[in-house]
Formats: sequence, structure tokens, C-alpha cells
Amino acid sequence: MSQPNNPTIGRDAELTLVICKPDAVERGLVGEIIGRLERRGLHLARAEMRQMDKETAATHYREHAGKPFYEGLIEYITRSPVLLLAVGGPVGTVQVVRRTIGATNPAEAGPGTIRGDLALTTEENLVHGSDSAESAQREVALFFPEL
Ligand code: 3AN
Repeated sequence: MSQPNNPTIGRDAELTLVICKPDAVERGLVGEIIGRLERRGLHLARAEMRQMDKETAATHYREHAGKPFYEGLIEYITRSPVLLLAVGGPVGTVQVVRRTIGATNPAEAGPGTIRGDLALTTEENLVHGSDSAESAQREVALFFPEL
């Protein structure tokens, strides 16, 4: 998790993966989402715009394979570029980011959360955040293997 030629990485005790999904980029909400994470005190260790291919999407969402919404989920996440973020901070950052994002179904997400303020449906819920420290390690390694 540390890289000698990048002195900003070593300060993060925990990294998590955030994806500003296609709807976030299409709606011009990437700045708003990054701003909320930064104002919370979190640190952008990496940021990269990328068109996600179907194979990477299938790896990332492998626990959802076979579920009724799976095909739609793969279509959605690969339909246009996403902004990948490796977000760092103190121990507990994975859960801080989850709470900042809000519930999976934006209709149930609390006010003040990203989804609660900016999204309406589970199919277009703007942003992904790793759901556990183990998922975060796997997901950061999938998209930013150098970290
Ligand atoms: P979260 O994104 O809050 O971690 P997950 O990991 O349960 O939620 O689901 C991953 C993604 O799959 C969601 N962000 C959403 O796009 C999609 N998804 C999950 N559950 C449903 C559902 N019941 N109907 C449609 N899409 C869903």
C-alpha cells in the first residue's frame, strides 16, 4: 500500500475503492461527489477516468452473477466512462465512505448522503463504495494494482 515515488500514499491507513458510475459522469456530478469526500477529510490517492470493459465489470460484480439485475448492472456500468477513485484515510475509511454514500436504494438513503441527496433509483445510484475492508483490498487491487 505504499509506493516510494508517491509520498502521498503512505499517509493513508486504509484505502477504499469509489466508482463514480456512468450516471455520475453523464450528469456532471463528479465534482460534487469528490468534493463531499474531500470535505469529509478523505484523500484521493488515485483518480482515473476509464471505460470499464465487460470482463472487468464481471470480475468486480462477481458476487451478483445470476441475480435478476445482473445483466442490467453490467450494461449500466459499461455504458460510458466511469471515474475510478482510490480513497484513503484513517482506519475505518471503508465504512466512513459507505455512510457518506448512503443506502443502496437511494429512496432509503438518508438526507445528507450522496445517494440521499442526488439519486432516486437503485439502478442509477451514482456511486460505488467497497463494502468491507476485504472487498476494498480486492477492488483497489483490481483497478489500481500498483497500490
Ligand atoms: P452497493 O452499491 O450499495 O454496495 P450492492 O453491492 O449490493 O450495493 O449492489 C451493487 C450494485 O448492484 C448497486 N449499486 C446497484 O447498481 C445494483 N443493485 C443491487 N441491488 C439491486 C436491485 N435489487 N435492483 C437493481 N440493481 C441492484
